[in-house]
Amino acid sequence: MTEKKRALITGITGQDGSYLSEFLLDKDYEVHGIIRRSSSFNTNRIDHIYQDPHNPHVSLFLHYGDLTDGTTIRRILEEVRPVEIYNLGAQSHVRVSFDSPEYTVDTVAMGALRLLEAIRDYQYRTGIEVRFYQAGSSEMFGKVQEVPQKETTPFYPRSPYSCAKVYAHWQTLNYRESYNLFACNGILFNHESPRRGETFVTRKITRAVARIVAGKQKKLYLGNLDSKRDWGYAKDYVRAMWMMLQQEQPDDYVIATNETHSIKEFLEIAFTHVNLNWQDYVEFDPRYLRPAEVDLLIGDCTKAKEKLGWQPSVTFTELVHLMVDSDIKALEKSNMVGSGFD
Ligand code: NAP
Ligand code: F7E
Repeated sequence: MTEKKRALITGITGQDGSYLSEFLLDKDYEVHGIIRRSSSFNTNRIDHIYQDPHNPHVSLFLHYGDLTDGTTIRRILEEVRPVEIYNLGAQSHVRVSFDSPEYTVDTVAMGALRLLEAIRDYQYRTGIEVRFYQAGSSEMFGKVQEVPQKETTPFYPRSPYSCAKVYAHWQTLNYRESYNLFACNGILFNHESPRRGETFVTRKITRAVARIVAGKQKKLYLGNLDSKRDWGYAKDYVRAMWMMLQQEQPDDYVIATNETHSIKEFLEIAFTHVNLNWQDYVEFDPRYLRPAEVDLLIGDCTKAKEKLGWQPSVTFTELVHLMVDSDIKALEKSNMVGSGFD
């Protein structure tokens, strides 16, 4: 019997980590994920694919670790011996990165470097190739220097988060060129789903719509409604990550839908879907403004289409509808309680 391919995922408990795990398990991979110790359960996005480790045919394994802890990362790499590593772990909230810049940079920038260093040593010592995916972000384009943005568009990051992602991007490229690592940067534009964190604007809106319909919420407080984003569906985007690591040569790719929409347009579609008018519910709260904003993002994913054969499968309107429908269903199933931290 041939051995299963082994993949290691940082950030397996996040939106993308959970979809990527499902995708790789479907492809018959053995999937290993790094999870953080938490005082409350943080595995709800992967509970449905969790397997009892006592089962001899188990193919999903979880390891305690943290991107700020290089020793543990090295130990996990030695134990797991993966052929592919997907670095999805991050303090990924742009607004929060202004409040916690050092921690964000430690996780996002230094975390990527710790992984690259561990892979470099492991590969040098064992001669085994480890393919590396770095979760780059359209936030790196920040104050955009070109419309639409593609792989060659200069970066102009506007937050601690995106400065850290730019560092991780260049280190990934640097390790590829210096040590011949098979290391790829995905430059992914915003991608959403019913599993999106509740404090990102899309999910905050769709969750509020569900709660308003159910009579559990009266108002929705938001910040800047004029910024524009290129929003896609997370399931489509994790497929692109895997495709990058299956190519003959490592490279960097923009993954996007080539469309841009404002927060107002998102609100319009989400509220109209349940026959409500968003202007009756949305209030401005300056708390949600950022010290520096990214006004417009729109990606050009021609390279990914031509070289990977990748393309998105869900339209903007379908995405908004599927998120609203999912939150309505989830609320019907359980009594959702607002956390207050949004
Ligand atoms: P997410 O839902 O916020 O998930 C982040 C993951 O990272 C979670 O599993 C989290 O663990 C983990 N994590 C946080 N700090 C960590 C640390 N110090 N050590 C180890 N793990 C840590 O993010 P996502 O939306 O799935 O995004 C995945 C990756 O793509 C991130 O790197 C993000 O920056 C990047 N990205 C996202 C988008 C997007 O639109 N979604 C676009 C471009 C790039 P807990 O569950 O314990 O918090
Ligand atoms: O904000 C505006 C906010 O937090 C989108 C992360 O996954 O995608 C994400 O970063 C826009 C911004 O996502 C609220 O000012 C208004 O203009 O949903 P967001 P983001 O900052 O684009 C990129 C690609 C990543 O890499 C990141 O990891 O919405 N906005 N009012 C608001 N945003 C939030 N969160 N909350 C509000 O109340």
